Amino acid sequence: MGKTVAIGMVGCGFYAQNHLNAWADLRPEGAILSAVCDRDPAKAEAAGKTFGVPHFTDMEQMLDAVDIGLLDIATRMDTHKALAAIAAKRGIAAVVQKPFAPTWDECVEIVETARKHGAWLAVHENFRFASAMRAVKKILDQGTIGTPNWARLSWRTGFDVYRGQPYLAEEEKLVIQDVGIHILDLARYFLGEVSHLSCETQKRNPKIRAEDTASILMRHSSGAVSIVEASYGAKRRDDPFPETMLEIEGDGGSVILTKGEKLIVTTQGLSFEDNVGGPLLHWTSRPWHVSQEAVLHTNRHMFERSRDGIPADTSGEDNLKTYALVEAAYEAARTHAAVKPVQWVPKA
Ligand code: NAD
Ligand code: 89V
Repeated sequence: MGKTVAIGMVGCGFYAQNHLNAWADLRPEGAILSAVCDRDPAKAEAAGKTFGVPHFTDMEQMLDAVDIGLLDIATRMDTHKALAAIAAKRGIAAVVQKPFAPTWDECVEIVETARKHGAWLAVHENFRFASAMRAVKKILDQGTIGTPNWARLSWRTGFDVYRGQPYLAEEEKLVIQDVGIHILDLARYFLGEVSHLSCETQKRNPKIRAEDTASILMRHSSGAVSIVEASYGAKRRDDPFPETMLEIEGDGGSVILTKGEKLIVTTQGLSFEDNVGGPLLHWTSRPWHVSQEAVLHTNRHMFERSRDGIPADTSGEDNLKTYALVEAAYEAARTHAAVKPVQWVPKA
């Protein structure tokens, strides 16, 4: 085993169970889960006992007691700025779950605090790390379909997301900030940066507070056009939750991803297909397995990049570009006009 990194987990709630299981699987590679923290004593104790590590209810006490090399912050967004600042001031590498923060300004403040202290910072944006998305990216990078110039990325479900994440029903901003953020990141990942976008939102479920459906049209700097759709209100048979359906066309062919992570590639008049999803793991289960296996790949990326002092693909600075699309989409939906995403300029 090469250089090891002691992992500290903050937030032991619903989704953090996937982080914890993934860290346990990465132990042979050198990522050593060493302590857990949750302000809820029962959750902290349960995680500590399950994974055999010390548990805390206060992150600073954990950091005082255990020499942590990478802090994995899987709390909700309202706590991200404060927790990331504590890590930065201690020079501890940190990865923060999405959404980065509730507002653009807070996201920028998190990034600038980490830069000020020379601390490694990333966002756990895992959709692009899912096996199927890595397969699509490989096809594009190999030039199989030529230059991508049009895409439709669609995440539509009627799955009861509120059962595991009841807070979603009360959010002031929902589908773009919670899942559109993932799909917008995929659009950047596949087609590059965005010059402007337009967006229309809908609130189709009377029982929730915010928008549950968004339709976004984007022009990328490359000239490509993409359509990004997200809905928690899609009542259909064969619900693909939590998969992203996509169609990407280029001047030499196309890549289509359908339910069950089935890839259909057409190139130079020939077509082939394959199943590109990851395997079920001992701790994953359908339908969340698509998201869960992405956590394993994301955690491995964060462990390796922080260990080697290399920025993550989804560094804090990179994720600002995705978050800027979230903000632009909400402004476009409010004004019913095209919006150019804001750009962060590092302070001198
Ligand atoms: P949750 O409320 O179930 O868990 C959050 C936990 O953090 C709670 O147990 C809470 O007690 C704890 N906590 C809050 N403040 C704390 C603090 N200061 N110190 C220690 N612990 C603290 O929320 P969740 O559904 O697990 O979501 C957590 C984050 O994960 C959210 O940002 C959500 O958007 C994100 N998420 C990401 C994915 C994905 O990566 N695909 C999927 C689902 C949720
Ligand atoms: O993946 C996520 O961020 C979850 C979702 C319900 C979209 O799967 O919130």
